[in-house]
Amino acid sequence: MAKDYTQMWSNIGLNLKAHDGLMAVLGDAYKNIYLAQKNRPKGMDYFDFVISEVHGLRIEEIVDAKSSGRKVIGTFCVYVPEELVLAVDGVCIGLCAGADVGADEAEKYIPRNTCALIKAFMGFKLAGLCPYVELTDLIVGETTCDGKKKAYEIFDEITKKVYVMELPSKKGPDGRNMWRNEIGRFAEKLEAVTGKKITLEKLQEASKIVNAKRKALQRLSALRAADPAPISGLDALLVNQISFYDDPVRFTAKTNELCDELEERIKVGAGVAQKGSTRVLISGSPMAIPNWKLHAIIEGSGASVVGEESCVGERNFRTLLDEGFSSVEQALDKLSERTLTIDCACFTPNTERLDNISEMVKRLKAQGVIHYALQFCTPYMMEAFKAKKTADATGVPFLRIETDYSMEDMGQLGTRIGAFLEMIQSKG
Ligand code: BJ8
Repeated sequence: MAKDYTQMWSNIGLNLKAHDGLMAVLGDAYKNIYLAQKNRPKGMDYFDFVISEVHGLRIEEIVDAKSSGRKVIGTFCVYVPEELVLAVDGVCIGLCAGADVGADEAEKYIPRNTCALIKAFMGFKLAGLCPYVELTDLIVGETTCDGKKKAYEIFDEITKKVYVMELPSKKGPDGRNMWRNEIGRFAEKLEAVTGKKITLEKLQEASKIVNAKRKALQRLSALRAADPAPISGLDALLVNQISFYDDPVRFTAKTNELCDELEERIKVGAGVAQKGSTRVLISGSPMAIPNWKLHAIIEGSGASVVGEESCVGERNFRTLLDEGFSSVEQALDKLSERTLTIDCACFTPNTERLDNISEMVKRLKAQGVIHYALQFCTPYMMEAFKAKKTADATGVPFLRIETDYSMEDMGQLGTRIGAFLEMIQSKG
């Protein structure tokens, strides 16, 4: 970090000693996993910078935004429409965390057998490690999996600022109606928290910003179909992770610049791996920052991760919002419809996800699917059964992994993944 931010962190209320420890571990991990990669695109410099300032410059920007009267809205799920947050001039920040620091603190409140993502967001708050949580004016939960639903009750006792959106479990007419009403209620809640009115003009502007971000991410994803892959899976994952907390307009411009460079690479046949190296699709639970574990193992074994069928991946940006609305109510209808195209395993049935896995395997020319579920993430662990059938029908091998954020199973995972990659290679 270029500057000393100790005073700012202290003002925010972080635990300075624990936070220093976290920053040191993060810095080392980033150096070993990211900066050690070969042939990285120049355009990744921006994203390296963002990471180096993840608790520095970006936090300073958010503090400034708050002093100018803007509100900070924290979210945990891609069903929560960012457009509405931007329509009230809010700053939208994804709060999921991907490291097991603070887990001991979290286990004082929630069972040990809770998924690592939930433990991490609780743990980061309880250990005084997350400046983003501290700066939020509203934290938006949602009734997706049981773990999150119940954890939000406790998180509200701790933070006093959780608002929960009720997401249905099925996408029939009743579920759609209910969700449309929830979107309306959320819009009212945002107006109450910010004191700003949601207008048609504001929604049009916000929709353009968020759709442009989705288009940039779609572009990045499409470019990964090239052989050799023009960018590592690790770097593409990082861009996706940063999309949840960077300024959306700047992020879009930088992602498009990166894509321009990748297009040039593809034209001359340049890439990050050898042409013909093994291509893998990852499918399953989201990988919040700094969860780089699986990509690091796979790419450390010489294969390329060419796509993520995940919320930190295509599930987040696959569909654009239909901008053909001419009133606030119509915009809310469209927001409700778009979000219900998302194929989270919390829904039943969830056949769209299986179609999307198959489509991604074909489009990205993946030779194998690694299904990634966080331990105790019942929806994705259960859905692995159907995901395997889909991979079988698509004609590619499938490996099912359940893990958490700890490094204890790195060796065992490396062995299993190595054998899986060898099996793919032996198939030719
Ligand atoms: S739309 S995947 S972001 S709910 S990993 S906490 S599901 S037990 S994060 Fe998610 Fe929205 Fe769905 Fe996406 Fe529960 Fe599983 Fe933990 Fe999870």
